[in-house]
Amino acid sequence: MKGLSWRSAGESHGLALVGIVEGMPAGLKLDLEAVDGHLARRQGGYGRGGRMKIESDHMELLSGVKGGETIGSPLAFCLPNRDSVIEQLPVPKNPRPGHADLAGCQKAGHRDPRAVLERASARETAVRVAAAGIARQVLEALSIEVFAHTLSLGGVDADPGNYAKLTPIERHERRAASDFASLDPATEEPMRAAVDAAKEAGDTLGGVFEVLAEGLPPGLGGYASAEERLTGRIGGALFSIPAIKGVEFGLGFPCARVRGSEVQDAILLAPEGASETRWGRFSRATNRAGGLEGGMTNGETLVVRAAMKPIPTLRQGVASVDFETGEEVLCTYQRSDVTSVPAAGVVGEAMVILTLADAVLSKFSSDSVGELLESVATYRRRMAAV
Ligand code: EPS
Repeated sequence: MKGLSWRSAGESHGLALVGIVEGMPAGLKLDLEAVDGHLARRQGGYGRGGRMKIESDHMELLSGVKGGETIGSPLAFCLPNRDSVIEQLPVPKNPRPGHADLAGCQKAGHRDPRAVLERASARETAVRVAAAGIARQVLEALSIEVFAHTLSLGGVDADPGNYAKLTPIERHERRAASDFASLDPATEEPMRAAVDAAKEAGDTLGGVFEVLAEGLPPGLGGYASAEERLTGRIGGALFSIPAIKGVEFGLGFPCARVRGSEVQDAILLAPEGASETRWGRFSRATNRAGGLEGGMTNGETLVVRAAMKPIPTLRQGVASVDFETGEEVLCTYQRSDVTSVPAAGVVGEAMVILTLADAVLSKFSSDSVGELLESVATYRRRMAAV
């Protein structure tokens, strides 16, 4: 089977979260510490709730590796839950609006929202980050870098003027130094104040993150059939993250308000360059399309943003109805995050990685890493003649 696929299982307070990644080429030396590093990023960010103080997510790899290298078979792993108290937790009597609780109970015919919320919980996204921590290493072998950062949180916006000129290394340092995964240091205190004020009020905050992917060859994805279109696949992947309510590429929604002449990216002949590092003879004057045209990568940086709604669990209470008595009540509150936008950026990065790795491994021969590198090098050489 070509391409890369992944699966997850597990409940938020069950024994463990479990993942399987299929399609990784053989012969890739895996850096497992790096995977745990991304899991730690997902747990971080100012405004996270009590659960993240209990957990310290660590991937236990169960299969697919020998001598530290992938062997071409499925990689299975688990992330044990420290807070594995599913059998001791109380059954909430009412469904929480904004979550899967009500429709999930109606769909399956039960009156125990825990039967739904345990799986619908955003805790499942830890598996995606672990799976992407593995898949990312294939992209890195091809010098493709995927990087997410927070653009906006609780109405506080980062100013691109404050980070547009950063080098890739500076960008990593800035993000790591921020409690919000923001590249603009000027947002740090206003974002903190916004989170503190929301916490005080028993309320929550949403925001927007951006994912960039650099070094992509042109022609990933396809235009010939609906399901090949990478725009839809990346959009769908981001919309599969709980609480994501909007996705935009490049110029995004504002492109609907301007003329066609303002959304194109003129094709230019690139200055003569080393054909080992360039993809083809062309370059673009701008990148308003965000790196995708006709459902395919066009060789420019992929730029995609996702809007996250504020987490719907509110300490101040939200109106619901008791399943047994039919009384109008306030939802049972246990604990939750004030915001998890910085964590959602890590998950968004993971979903883009999983989708791009699938596109790369679908396009190129990839039984082994060596075969993949050769196949990509041939593609690069051929492209120089187009
Ligand atoms: C999460 C774990 C959960 C929540 C959060 C994300 O832990 P608990 O339910 O034990 O407090 O902190 O879940 C949600 C936002 C949600 O909608 O369920 C995690 O690991 O990210």
